[in-house]
Amino acid sequence: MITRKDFPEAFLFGAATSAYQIEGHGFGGAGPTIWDTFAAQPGRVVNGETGAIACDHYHRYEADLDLLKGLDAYRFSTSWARVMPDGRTVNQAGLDYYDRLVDATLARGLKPFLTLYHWDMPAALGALGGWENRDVARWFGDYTDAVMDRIGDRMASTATINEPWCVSWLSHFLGHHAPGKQDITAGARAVHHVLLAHGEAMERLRARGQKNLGIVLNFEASQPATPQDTPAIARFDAIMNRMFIEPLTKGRYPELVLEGLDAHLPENWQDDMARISAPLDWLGVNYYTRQTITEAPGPWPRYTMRKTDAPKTQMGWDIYPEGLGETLKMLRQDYTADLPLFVTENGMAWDDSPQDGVIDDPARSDYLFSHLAQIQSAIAGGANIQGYFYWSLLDNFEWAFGYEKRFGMIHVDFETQERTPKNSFHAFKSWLSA
Ligand code: IFM
Repeated sequence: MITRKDFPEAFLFGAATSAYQIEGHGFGGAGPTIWDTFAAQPGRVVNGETGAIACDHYHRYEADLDLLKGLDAYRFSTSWARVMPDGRTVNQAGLDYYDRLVDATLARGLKPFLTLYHWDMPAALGALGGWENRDVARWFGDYTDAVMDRIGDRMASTATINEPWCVSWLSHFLGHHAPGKQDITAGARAVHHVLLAHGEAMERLRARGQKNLGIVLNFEASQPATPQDTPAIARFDAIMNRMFIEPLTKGRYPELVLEGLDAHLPENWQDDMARISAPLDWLGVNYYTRQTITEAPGPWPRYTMRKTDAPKTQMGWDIYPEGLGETLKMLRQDYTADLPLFVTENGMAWDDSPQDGVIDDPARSDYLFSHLAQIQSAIAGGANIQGYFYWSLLDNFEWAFGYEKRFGMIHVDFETQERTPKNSFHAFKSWLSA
C-alpha cells in the first residue's frame, strides 16, 4: 500500500464540493437557477428535489470546514445565481457569504481552490438561451469580475468552468441535465459557447493579474464491447475526452467531432479558437469510471453503452482505477506535456447508512487508495500531477439523482442535517497524518 510519503512533499490533498449541491440555495437572496426550472418539470429529477436546502452549508460552513482540518486544500464553487440572482444585478449578501467562507477556509490552513461555474446559471439567463446564446461569454465575464473583485485576492487557484462536457453535451444533446435538451444544434452551440466563455473569463482574470488559472474537464476510460466496436470507441473518445482539451490546447476541434458537429457549430467559430486556446496554468482532471461501448444504428455519433459485470458503485458506474492512469498518460502524451495537472474530482457513491453511529464503507476506502496508487505511479513515471481532491466532502444533491446517491466522505442525514464522518474519511485522515 502506498503512503503519503510516496507523493511529492508539495502534493496537495483536499476534498471538493460545489455551491448548488451543498449550500442551500433557498438562503441568502440567491436567485432561481436553471436547475430549479429543470427540477420543476415532472420526471427530470428524482422526487423533483432541488438544492433549496441541500446540506444547509450556507449556515453550517464553519463546522463543515472544521472537518477538513488536516487536509491541504478545499475545492468549492461560487454560485452564479447567488452572486447575480437575475443574472445581472450583484447580490452583496451572496458576496459577503463567499468572503466569510474564504476567510474560514484560510483560517483552517486550507488553500482555497475556486471554481467559478459548477452548473448554477441564473434562470433569467437560461431564459435568454443560456449556453446557446453567444452573449453568455460576456455575462460569464461580468460574473467572473464580480466574484474576483471580492475574493480574488485570496485564491490559491481559480478554475473557470467545471466539466464543460456536462454543461453542454449532457445537458443539450443527451438531455440528462438542465436545461434537458436533446438537440444536436443546441449541443454544438453550447459546446462552443462554454469554451468561449472560458476564454472570456481567462482574459478578464489575466487582466486582473490573477494567478494559477485553469479549467476542470471530465474524462472516462473506455473499452470496446467487441473488437468490431473499435470505430465506435474512437467516436466516443473524441466526444467524451477530446472535444474540450483539443480546442483548449491546440485551438481546434478533433476531426471525429467535426464529422458530426461542423454543420451545427455557430458561424465563424474558427475565429474564436485563439481566445479559447490561450495558455492555461493547470488542468483539472475529473475521473470516475470506464464505459463499454458498442456501435449503434441511427444518426451520428452511432454508439451506445453496454452494461458489464464489473464491480459497480451506487451509480452503477464500473470501478476501474487503471482508467485514471490511462487518462493521465493520454493527456500528457497528446495534449498537456508538463502542464501541472490536478485530479480535481474522484470518488464513489455508495448506499451508506449509519449502524450505531458508524458508517463502514470499505469499498470507498479501496476506491480512494486504488486511484491514489494510479496517480502515484503516474508521478513516478514523470507526470506533473500536483494534487488530488476527493469528491465529495459531504453527501449532497446529486443533480438528476436528487439526494439518493451518496458520494460524501461525511454522511449527511438530510432530515436532521447531522454529519457523520464515514470510516473512509477516518482512513484518509490517518493515512495523511501517518
Ligand atoms: O456530483 C457530480 C459533480 O457535480 C460533478 N462531477 C461528477 C460528480 C458525481 O456525479
